[in-house]
Amino acid sequence: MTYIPIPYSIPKQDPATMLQNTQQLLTRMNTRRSCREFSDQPIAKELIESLIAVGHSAPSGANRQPWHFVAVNDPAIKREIRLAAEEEEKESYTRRMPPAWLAALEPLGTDEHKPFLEIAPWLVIIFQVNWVMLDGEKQPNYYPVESAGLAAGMFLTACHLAGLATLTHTPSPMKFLRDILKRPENEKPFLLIPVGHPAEDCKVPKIEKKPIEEALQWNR
Ligand code: IYR
Repeated sequence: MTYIPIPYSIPKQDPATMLQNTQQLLTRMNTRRSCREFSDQPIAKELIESLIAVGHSAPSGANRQPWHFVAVNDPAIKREIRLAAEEEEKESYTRRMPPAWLAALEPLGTDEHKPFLEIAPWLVIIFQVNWVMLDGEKQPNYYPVESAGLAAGMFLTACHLAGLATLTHTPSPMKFLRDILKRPENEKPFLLIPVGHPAEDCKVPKIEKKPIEEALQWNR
């Protein structure tokens, strides 16, 4: 494919507006939390499609868009996913995770029980697409992990700004998702994201972000 340049610009804002907008966004984003207790209140399919379209707007290696979203609201499929996830998670919590990992998770209060996988109205599963058939040939995608991560981050942000709670859940190993959702072998499950309103009595762990100074270096 040839390079076809087209004009690009973004509406300019004055510096004070840029800072104000960013600070307002920061205030909103700082209220985002990983949610493990959902309400079963339905969410319109149209909204989920729009939120996923925000994720799909992410940049990607060579513009291959190496992600595939699967949105599940069918109770029977949600149940299958919950049972399979809990089976893997039980193995992880009781055998696979070393003591240091279990200790790191302690402040989060997580365990192998995942009722939210049935209660949340939607499960959005992001697959990373590792290769594609192009002109009859198997071709690798580029930076599929980074690309899927970007799409996931943008999707999570869109959900939060729409007033919806999410969880970045990684029941490990996640191969069962490919089997249950009948995805092809070039796709690897990347993230399982329940989406919905928080339960009325929802609680989250009291944890905090490090001060930005600990996560940011200026120059050398
Ligand atoms: N996947 C497990 C364990 C877990 C791992 C990490 I890293 C977390 O930040 C939270 C949980 C689970 O979902 O319970």
